[in-house]
Parts: sequence; C-alpha cells; structure tokens
Amino acid sequence: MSYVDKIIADVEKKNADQPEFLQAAKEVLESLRVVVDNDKRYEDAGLLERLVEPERIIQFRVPWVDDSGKVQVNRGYRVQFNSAIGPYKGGLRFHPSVNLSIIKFLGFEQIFKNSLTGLPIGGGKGGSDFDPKGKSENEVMRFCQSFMTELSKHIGADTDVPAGDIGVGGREIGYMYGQYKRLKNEFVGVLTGKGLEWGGSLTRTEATGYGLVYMVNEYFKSVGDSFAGKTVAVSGSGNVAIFATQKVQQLGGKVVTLTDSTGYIYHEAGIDLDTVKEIKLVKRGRLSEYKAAHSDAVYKETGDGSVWDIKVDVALPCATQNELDLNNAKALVANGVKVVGEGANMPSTLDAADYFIANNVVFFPGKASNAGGVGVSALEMSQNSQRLAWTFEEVDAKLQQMMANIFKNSDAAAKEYGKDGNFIVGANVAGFKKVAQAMLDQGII
Ligand code: NDP
Ligand code: 2IT
Repeated sequence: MSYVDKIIADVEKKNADQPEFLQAAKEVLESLRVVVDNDKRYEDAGLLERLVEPERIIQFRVPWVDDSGKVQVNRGYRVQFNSAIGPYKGGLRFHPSVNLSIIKFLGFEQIFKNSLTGLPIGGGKGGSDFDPKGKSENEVMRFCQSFMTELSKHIGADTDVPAGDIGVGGREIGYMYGQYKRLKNEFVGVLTGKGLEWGGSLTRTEATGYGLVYMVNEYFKSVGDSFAGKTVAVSGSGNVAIFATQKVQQLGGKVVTLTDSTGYIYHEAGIDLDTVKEIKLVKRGRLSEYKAAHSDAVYKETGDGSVWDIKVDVALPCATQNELDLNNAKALVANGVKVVGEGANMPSTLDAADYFIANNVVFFPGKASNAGGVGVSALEMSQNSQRLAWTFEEVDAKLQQMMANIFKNSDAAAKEYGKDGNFIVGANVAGFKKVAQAMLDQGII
C-alpha cells in the first residue's frame, strides 16, 4: 500500500462522520501522490499524518438573549489547522448548516490556499450554526459579542486572525472587533475585513471576487483571449458573487445569472448590479425582488431547473460547497463552457471537477482562484503592523500580481509533474510544498 493510500484509509476511518472534510482531504491527498510517493522524507517525518490532523480544535457554547427575552444557545467553532508558515488565518462562517466537518474542510483548504498567496499565513477557520437571516440588528450584535467573548481567549494578532465568510461581513466584523477591544484593551490587527475608518484595507471587500476574475483573465491573456464579449454565469449573490460580477463587467464580459438560497435570476440583457447591491447589501432581501425592477429577467425557485443549464462561456460558482454536481458539469460542457473558476470553497463535487478536466475545460479550484480574499487580508495585517494605510490602487496592483503568481506557480507545478493544464494538481502541489518544507524544518511538532 502506498503512503498516500495508507493515509486516505486512515483519514476515512477516523473521520467517517465528516463527509465534507473527507472530500477535501481526499482531493488534496490524491494530487500529492506525484510528490510524496517518490520521496521517503515525507513518510519518515509522518508528514501527511500530521497534515490531516488539526493542531487544535476549539468548540464552545454561545449563549445570547433574543428580542423576546428568550435564551438562545448556538455552537461556536475555531479550528486552528496548521501554523507552519504563519499565524492561523481564515474566515468565520455563520450559517445554520455549520458543523465540525464543514469547518474542518474549510480550514484544511485554507492551509494550501494561504500558502499559494506567497504570504506568511497558516490555515484556520471558524464559525457558528447561528443564522443571521431574520435576526434584528440588536440580536446580531448580542450574538457577535457573546461569540467573541469566548473566541477572544484563543486568537491574537500574532496567533490567529479571523475574517469573514458566509454570513459574516463588515457588520459582524465590526461588532466582534468592538467586543475584542473591550475585553483586551488593545487596538490590534486581530481581525481582517475591518471598516476603512478603523484599520480595514482598501480593496478587501472587492478582493475575492476581483481576484477570481483576475485569475481567469490571466488564463485568457496566456492564450491571447479576453473577457470582452464573453457570457458568464455567476452563482451566489453575496460578497464574492457581487464583486466578481463587477470585475467581469469592467472587463467587457456579460454576467447573465445570479443565485441565492431560494432561487436564481437569468437576465439575458446582463445583470444590473446596482439593483442587486440595493437588494442584497442594503435591504438584505431576496433575489426574487430583482424582477420588480427588471420585468424582462426570469426568476426561478431552487429546484426549478438549474442555473448551470444556461449556455455560457465562463461559469463562476460563488455561493457554497457542492452547489455544482456531475449533471450540472455535463450540462455546462454540452453547452460549450470554456472556463470554470471557483469563487466559493469547493463548490464543485469531485466528479464534476474531474469531468471538467477530462473534457478540456480550464478549471480553477477555489483554493487557487478565491485566494485573493485572504491574500488582501494578509496585506491588511501588514498595514496594521506598520500602522499605515495603502491606496486602493496599491492594494489592487498587489492583488493582480498575487493572482498572476498563483496562476504561474500552479501551472508550473502541474507541468513539472506531468499534469499539464490540471490546476487542481498544480495548486495542491504548489501550496503543499512550501508548508511541507516548513514542517520538515521545524521538527516533529
Ligand atoms: P455571503 O454570505 O456574502 O454570500 C453567500 C451567498 O451564497 C448568498 O447569496 C447565499 O444566499 C448563497 N448561499 C450560501 N449558502 C447557501 C446554500 N447552502 N445554498 C444556496 N445558496 C447559498 O458569503 P461570501 O460571498 O463571502 O461567500 C461565498 C463563498 O465564497 C463561500 O463558499 C465562501 O467560503 C467563499 N469565500 C469567501 C471569501 C470572502 O472573502 N468572503 C474568500 C474566499 C472564499 P442567501 O442570501 O440566500 O443565504
Ligand atoms: O475562504 C476564505 O479564504 C475566506 N473566507 C477569507 C479568509 C480571510 O482570512 O480573509
């Protein structure tokens, strides 16, 4: 049995109840065969055994009182997965589906993603099964304060620096930062995605979506093509989807779809982003309201067809894990899709991703193509340490360079191991090698 096969069997045995974590771990381990099965150093150092086991898992009670005076209890998590190359770094997700499997999958992905950014950040993730939908402003604030009261004992500007993810945006980061400051009496860069008036970085809000589109654009440039005139399907309608759409539009492409958890819109004339921002960022409403402003758009509820049935040149899944399965991949390929770039974390199932690659679709896995968000978070940390603030143009230029480097390094790693054009292998191998070398250098810890 090869080293990788042994680790996969072991991970399956120990985490049988964690399907999302197993999915993420198996994808990475499969692509590492080309590196670790031919180099005894890794097995001798028990490197993979250590890599798949989080350094620390913190689970805690989050009690809060709702507007009717009733006590509510949610579950909070922080998984501090790997600190080989820097302090733990990764977002917090507030969504009713959150459980340990999901936080572990996200934390595991974050190790390789953060390594790919080229910046000194380790991997971590956290969150809660709290559902911000339908909660009052005060309820969200009380929840965030209670969550941070416990989390503050485990994080720090040089230890672990959380940020946003699904259900956690500028508002929640603000409430959590306020509580941290009050508890510790310290104004430090312990969270990223902060407001621009109190230590946030310009371009952080846009970074994940912009970075995704810069990555796909790097590919277009490498083959003498561009976004101009391309039709694009985007899913989700949150932070990543909105700013991916904005950048595609700036580069001359036409985004025709967006989704949320209740349905999707198809607007052949092209999405009107101002309407979407008003609904989603200001009113915190539902995408179905889009039709009131654009009667020529089609709205369909979840389950009534799929956003991936629409004929497009480029697909950018930006909502959540496993939102694009094998049937969706087949429909996209039959309709002639050329590029798929993941804005979300693991939005494609394993067989969907394999199908894209087998059918010569250029496929960018999330850990490469959505790394711009955490990359600019690391730049926010640098600015906080220096007590400086860079301009939008400076940060945007660094983001573009970062995405170009990730494209180049993933492409080169895939070629080096005989997997030309396979960005799954390329990104996993390139991300892994740096972390693995750091772990070897630092001894058995
Ligand atoms: P937001 O909360 O801003 O938006 C999430 C969007 O996805 C919403 O439109 C939401 O719909 C939809 N969605 C969430 N969960 C589901 C679900 N279970 N089924 C259907 N639709 C769903 O989150 P972000 O835009 O920040 O995050 C989107 C993805 O990008 C996530 O996978 C996240 O991990 C990833 N990501 C985010 C980064 C960031 O910087 N924010 C960085 C890198 C990756 P609804 O409004 O109905 O809930
Ligand atoms: O998945 C991710 O990379 C994020 N949610 C962003 C993490 C961060 O620390 O900015």
